[in-house]
Amino acid sequence: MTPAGQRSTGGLADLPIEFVGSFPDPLVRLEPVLPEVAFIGRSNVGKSSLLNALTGRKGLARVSATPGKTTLLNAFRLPSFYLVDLPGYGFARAGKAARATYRTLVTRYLRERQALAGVAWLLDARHDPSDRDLDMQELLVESGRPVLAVLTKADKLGRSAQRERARAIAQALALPEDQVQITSARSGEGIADLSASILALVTLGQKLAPTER
Ligand SMILES: Nc1nc2c(ncn2[C@@H]2O[C@H](COP(=O)(O)OP(=O)(O)O)[C@@H](O)[C@H]2O)c(=O)[nH]1
Ligand SMILES: [Mg+2]
Repeated sequence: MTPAGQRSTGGLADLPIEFVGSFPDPLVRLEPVLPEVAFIGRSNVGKSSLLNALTGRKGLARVSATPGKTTLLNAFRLPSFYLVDLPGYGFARAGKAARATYRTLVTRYLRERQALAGVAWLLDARHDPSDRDLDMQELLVESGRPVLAVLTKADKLGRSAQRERARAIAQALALPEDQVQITSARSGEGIADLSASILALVTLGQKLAPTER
């Protein structure tokens, strides 16, 4: 099997993509205005690796670069939407002030961002949601946005353990099981399905708010 980052998924990997920029302002105006799908998760959950696997670009998002130290959102343009990489949370050494800044950034983005079509929320398939994950759940629920829970690093689990973990995490987060997707950036498992789900979110975003643009 070729590495996940080089394989065509028949989805996002076949589309052109370009880095738009890094922004401290959650309400930064992106031109043109297009639906956005945001990626969020605890630092080290595998977000950069997953973005690289999804887009088939190995160096798109840097893997393990200065984890948790940035409070910038990174935007990537695809033809009909943006992928927005939100900074990771739960970085162990982040102080109280940094956590407050982070919370403000994410809260404003989730609440106020008109073009936001949905959020891919990454959780490690092996673990129960942490207190920080549950804080994020609160923000996500309050935002009322469509959420896909994406379980990462599934290659570390066998088949039946994967299903068991997906059920347990869905239950812990009170999410229907079809909103929980099992993925591995390493093996490529679940990447094509996730790609399809993201494109579906974008289509939904276009239908729901055509006049806002
Ligand atoms: N086994 C395995 N390890 C992964 C996977 N995705 C990421 N990792 C590892 O997890 C660590 C954090 O990954 P990274 O993508 O930088 O996470 P981020 O901080 O959320 O952006 C790195 O050591 C990766 O190699 C995966 O699908 N399987
Ligand atoms: Mg990262």
